[in-house]
Amino acid sequence: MKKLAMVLSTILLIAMLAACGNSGEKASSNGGDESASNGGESKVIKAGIGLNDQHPQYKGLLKFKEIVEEKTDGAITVETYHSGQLGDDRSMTEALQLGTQEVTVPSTAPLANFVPEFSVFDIPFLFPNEEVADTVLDGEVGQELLQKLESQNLVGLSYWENGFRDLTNSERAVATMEDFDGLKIRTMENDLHLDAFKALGANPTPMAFTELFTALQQGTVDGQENPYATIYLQKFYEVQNHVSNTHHIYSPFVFLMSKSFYDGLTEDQQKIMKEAAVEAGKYERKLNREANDKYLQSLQDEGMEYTEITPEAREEMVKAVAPVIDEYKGQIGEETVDKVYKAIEEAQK
Ligand code: KDG
Repeated sequence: MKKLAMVLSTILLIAMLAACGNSGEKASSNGGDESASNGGESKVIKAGIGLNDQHPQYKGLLKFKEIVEEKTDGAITVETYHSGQLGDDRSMTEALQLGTQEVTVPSTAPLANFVPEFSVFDIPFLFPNEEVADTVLDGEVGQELLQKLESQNLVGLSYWENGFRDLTNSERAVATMEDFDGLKIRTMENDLHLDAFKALGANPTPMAFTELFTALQQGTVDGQENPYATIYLQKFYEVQNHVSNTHHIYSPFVFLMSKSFYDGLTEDQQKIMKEAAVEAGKYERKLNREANDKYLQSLQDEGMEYTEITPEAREEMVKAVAPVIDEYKGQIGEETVDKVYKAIEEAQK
C-alpha cells in the first residue's frame, strides 16, 4: 500500500513538472520563439491601445495585423488588445521599453514624458488642418523626431491620427474664454496641456484615459477634450452635455515598437513592420477623418448641445496661451520648435 502511494505521488510529481514546463514555454512566446505552421520560427506581437474596438485606431491595428501576418507568411503573428486591456499610454510605453509588450500607439502628449521634443505637437493651435499635419509628420522633421525614440529603447515606425481635440463638459456651453472659468478639465498627462488650460482659466487635472469615463460619470472632473470620434465611440455623451469645436490641439498618434523586439527581427521583417505600420496608418487616418466628419452630428442626435467657437473667440484663446508656448520653447528645444514652424509654413505654400 505504501509502495503504491509512493508510485502514485511520483507520477503526480512528473505530471506537475511537465505542466510547469509547458507554461514556461508559453510565457516565452511573448516576443520569443515558437513553432510556426510554416515550419519556421514564429514570433508574437502583443499590440495594445487605450481606445475601444469601435475606434478607427483599433481598425488600424487590425489592418497592421492583416498585413504583417500575410507578408511574413505567419512567421509573425499579432495579438490585438483595446480599451486599455494592457494598460494606459504611459504604462504600455514602459512595457515596450522593458520588452514585455511589443506594440502600442499612444498620443504624442504622454510620449513627451519620454522624449521632450514630442511636446512640440502640444503647442495649442499649431496645425491649421490635417493635410498640413500629414506633410509635417511624414516629412523630415517628423521622421527626425521618431529617430529620437531609439535612445529610449523604442522604435517609432509611423504617425497615425488621433485628431483635432474638442472640449466637452457637463456644466455649461463654452463659447468664449470666460466660459472656461474654473471648469475642472481632465487633460492627458502632459505639462504643456496643463499650463495651457490654466492660462485659459480652467482648473485642469492630468489623468490616464483608462480612468476618464468613471471620472466624468462621478463628477471628479466636469469635462475633457478629445476628437469627436472618441467622444462618440467611447460614449462620453452619456455623461457630458456640452460640446464646443475648440479644435485647440491636433493630436498625432505614434506607432511604437519595442526596440529589443525590433532588433531581434531579420532585415526583411523590419522592412515589413515599417511598411505595415505606414500602410495601416494611412488606412486609420482615412477612417478617422470620416468618423470625425460624421460624429459631431451623432453627438447632437444623442442630446449634446453644440456650441460654435467664433474666429474672434478662438483668437482670444490663441493670445491667452501664447506666453505658455514661449515658456516651453526651451524645454521642447528651440531647434525643434523652429523646424516644425518652418515645415508648417512650407506645407502651406
Ligand atoms: O489609444 C490611445 C489612447 O490611449 C489615448 O491616447 C487617447 O487621446 C487620448 C487621451 O485623451 O488620452
